[in-house]
Amino acid sequence: MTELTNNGRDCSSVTVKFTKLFINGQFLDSVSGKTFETIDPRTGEVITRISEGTREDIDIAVKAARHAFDFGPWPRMPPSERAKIMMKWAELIDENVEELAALDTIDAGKLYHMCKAVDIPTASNTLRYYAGAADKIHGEVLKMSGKFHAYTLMEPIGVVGHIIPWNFPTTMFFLKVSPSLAAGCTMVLKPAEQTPLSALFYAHLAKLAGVPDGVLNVVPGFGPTAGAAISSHMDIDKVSFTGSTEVGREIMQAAAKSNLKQVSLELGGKSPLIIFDDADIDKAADLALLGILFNKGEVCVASSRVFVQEGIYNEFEKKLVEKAKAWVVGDPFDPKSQQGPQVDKNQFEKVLSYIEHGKRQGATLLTGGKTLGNKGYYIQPTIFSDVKEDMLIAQDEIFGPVMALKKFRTIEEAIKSANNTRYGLAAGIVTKNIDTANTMSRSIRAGTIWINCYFAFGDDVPFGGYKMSGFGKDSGLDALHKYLQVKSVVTPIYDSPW
Ligand code: TXE
Repeated sequence: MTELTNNGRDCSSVTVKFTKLFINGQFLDSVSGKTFETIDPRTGEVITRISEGTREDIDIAVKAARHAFDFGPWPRMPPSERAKIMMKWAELIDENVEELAALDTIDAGKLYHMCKAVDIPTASNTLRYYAGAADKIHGEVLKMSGKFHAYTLMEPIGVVGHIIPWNFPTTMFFLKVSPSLAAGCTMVLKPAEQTPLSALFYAHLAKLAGVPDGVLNVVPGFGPTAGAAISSHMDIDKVSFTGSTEVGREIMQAAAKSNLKQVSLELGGKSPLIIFDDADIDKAADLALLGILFNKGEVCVASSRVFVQEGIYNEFEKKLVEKAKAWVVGDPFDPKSQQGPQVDKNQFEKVLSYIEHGKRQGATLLTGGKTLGNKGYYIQPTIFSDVKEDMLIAQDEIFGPVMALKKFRTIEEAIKSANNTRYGLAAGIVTKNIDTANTMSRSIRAGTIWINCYFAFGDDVPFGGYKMSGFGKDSGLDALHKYLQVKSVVTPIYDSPW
């Protein structure tokens, strides 16, 4: 059975330097003077207290962002200059990789070695990708009918509100901030209340890199107060959100009721991984396990529903369970750990309650299902078989290390099952047959299809949902266009024969 390792570093080995709101280039106390605790999920203990932004603080931050947009240099400077500053910021991030990785580890329970090798370097590369795009934003010349000359300008949308979650504090920050900066926008970002630490450090590095005051404002706080103040603000032009489907709905409503600001939403998922008879069983079992256990299952694209064709089902199930039992859960600073604690008590209890639902509704618990250790929020890798498609564990986003396994016979059955969800974020297909892969990838209603791989993200590959997983892309040039608007300019040409 998986064991809880516990020989990692102590949380005290990283000192938290930034705990206040970052507004107009300065670290400030909140107007109310209130603070909130941020908790270490390894122990459930308080790491530090953070200034709590509320509506008043969001107002001040929006004023700073509005002033920086209307009068400041950022939207007006040559895009290559914006790019230089973004490149400098990326360099500073790389120089501070260990400290930043440690902050995300103590705040979110993420694996330190993954943060250091993947999350932080990937984020600085995201900045570089969009820095490279900043001076390639252009409109079109149009041959308008009649004696007119027309062209389009691509202009920054204005002041953007970003609301991000806690599962990838660094990745989410840069998926939102990088394209909007390249576009010439100014912004107010609210990190999740569970994970404000790295966002404030990034704000500090942005200032050092030369991002002008007011361009990037970071206001930690809670959803119903600071978050709602962003989505309902009359002077924010666009809100970009990643989080739960329920809150996504509230954000759209608030946007509609206030100034009709543009909205993009990256929401939950219940992504299927479909494994066909011709798959390499060992590799497929590794992929399925990674698909659900990576980042302790706190991943919007986690492959939480695994469908396996009947010819290999029994052998696959056996291998999968063996591998799950050998999976190492433990202190996220320990390089041997493959899985750290769930982010907080709420998520921990939510996951455990779904495990109870699964048992009660008659699914077979193949392995896991219990907590680990006597402190912190650790949960065993958990696999259910005999899962019926109407069970809660097959329909709801659990957001934890819990897999629903199911056998299928035909490709038609696999397509039907894969699409039997209100979500449509991603899907994986494992097969050597190109016709099967093509049929599946065209038949599944999801924003990303991975064939013989999973979690294959790239800065240049658009990422976003179908159905109730939201709309609007993060990543790729599609994300840059989310923060731009098209202006048409028309002028008469009196003497032209054309
Ligand atoms: O999400 P919330 P929670 C899913 C996942 C998880 C569930 C609940 O299933 O178990 O959502 O997580 C801010 N107005 N995802 O409660 O509440 C909040 O402060 C404006 C999937 O943490 O949606 C935080 O910054 N903002 C997901 C952000 O929204 C509000 C990642 C996300 O929190 C708000 C996270 C409001 N009324 C959770 N209420 C993914 N797609 O990756 C909250 N917020």
